[in-house]
Amino acid sequence: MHDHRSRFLQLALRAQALRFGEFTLKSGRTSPYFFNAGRFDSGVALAGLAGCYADAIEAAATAGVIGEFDLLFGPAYKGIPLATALACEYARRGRDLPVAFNRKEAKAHGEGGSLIGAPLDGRRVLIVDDVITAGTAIREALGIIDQAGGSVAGIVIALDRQEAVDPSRSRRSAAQTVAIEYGLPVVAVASLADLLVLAGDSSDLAGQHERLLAYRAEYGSSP
Ligand code: OMP
Repeated sequence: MHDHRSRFLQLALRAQALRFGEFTLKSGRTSPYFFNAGRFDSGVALAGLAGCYADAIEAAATAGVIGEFDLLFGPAYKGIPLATALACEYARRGRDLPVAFNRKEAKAHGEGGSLIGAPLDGRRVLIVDDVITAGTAIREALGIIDQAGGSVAGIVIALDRQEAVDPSRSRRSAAQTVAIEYGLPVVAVASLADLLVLAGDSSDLAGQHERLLAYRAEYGSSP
């Protein structure tokens, strides 16, 4: 496993951003685990997470998976602190990247509009978000960026749950569908497959491993 993958999973477990139990997803599925990026709720935790995103992007760039980008976009709400923390991490590494995000509700007074931060027009945008399950949140962000005149260079997320949208018809995941439909690279810091490796190797998570395997057998996407 790449260092940033295991580092991210360890950070997520420590921050209790990654939890095991019984959780109802946006899709209605009952999942034995849940990733809540909102639990990265301190400067140190966010800085650690941003370092994992930056390393995942660097590995993807080295592998030729992701091309050039010149703006970070965080979809409201969970993507906002993620894109911001990542911009700070890039600054720490010597690159000053513009950052922007959207509001959920358009504002009619003051500066108006639904976009905040650097202008998207003519920029190659990297979307920074938490998790893709069915891809609804990402599709919304793609529409917003297109409308603002930006072009999307790729999508980076913390966790790819690797779930088939409709397992009775196809084992393709939402991330794979978005990648194919829009011709975009989707880079995940870690995935369910990585979590399974970690759970399989850790005596603390031994009980979770079987439940994760059963969940993957029912809803998992093809690799
Ligand atoms: P999609 O819009 O279906 O891709 O799902 C992404 C959203 O699912 C996230 O923005 C969360 O609201 C939620 N979610 C998590 O945050 N963590 C998970 O582990 C699973 C989900 C989910 O409901 O599928």
